[in-house]
Amino acid sequence: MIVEEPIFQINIVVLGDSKVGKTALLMTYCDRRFPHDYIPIMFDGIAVVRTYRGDQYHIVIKECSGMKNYKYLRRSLYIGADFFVICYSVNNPKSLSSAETIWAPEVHRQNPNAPIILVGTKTDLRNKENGQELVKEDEGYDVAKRIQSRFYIETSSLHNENITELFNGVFEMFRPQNRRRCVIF
Ligand SMILES: Nc1nc2c(ncn2[C@@H]2O[C@H](COP(=O)(O)OP(=O)(O)OP(=O)(O)O)[C@@H](O)[C@H]2O)c(=O)[nH]1
Ligand SMILES: [Mg+2]
Repeated sequence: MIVEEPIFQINIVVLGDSKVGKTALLMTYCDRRFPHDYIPIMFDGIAVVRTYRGDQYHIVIKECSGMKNYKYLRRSLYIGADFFVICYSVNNPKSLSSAETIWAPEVHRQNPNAPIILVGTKTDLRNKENGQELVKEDEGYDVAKRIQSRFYIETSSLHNENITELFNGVFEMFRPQNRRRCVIF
């Protein structure tokens, strides 16, 4: 029997404030289902294999609770991470501020060379008029530039929008010829 080995192994850590939609992002991408119920978790991880441009990627994605007091427990996650995905939700301006003041500095301190990707989640809520203050795309983009995010992308797990594109962006950056490039697009 011939077993096809995955070619690339990528470790991704997903961070961000509580309830910004980290678990939903992971489940939508890995299990192809959106979790409507909120289940707070401390740590979780999932491994999947995906093909991109003919190459196989074995990705391990770990999520860490958005509760900031687990700082010391989080450290163990940071070692060995290839990419950090920092999420904020577009209906929660404070979560964007946390991306810049809490999550990105923590990553830069613990793992200075690992690339960060800023992700705005729950874009479907922009279409609902419920009086919530919403983050505009260019506000997210400005923070992305300031925290040296490799790119900026906005997603809706509920509508499965830009989820595949997010991870394809990671695969693209992981390709050997692109690893040293630092591009915001
Ligand atoms: N409308 C909308 N709701 C979402 C979306 N993604 C997540 N949610 C909801 O937001 C809530 C929180 O989502 P989670 O994915 O559990 O959030 P989390 O960041 O993992 O939270 P913690 O594990 O506590 O840090 C849940 O009720 C989800 O159903 C989205 O794209 N659109
Ligand atoms: Mg979660």
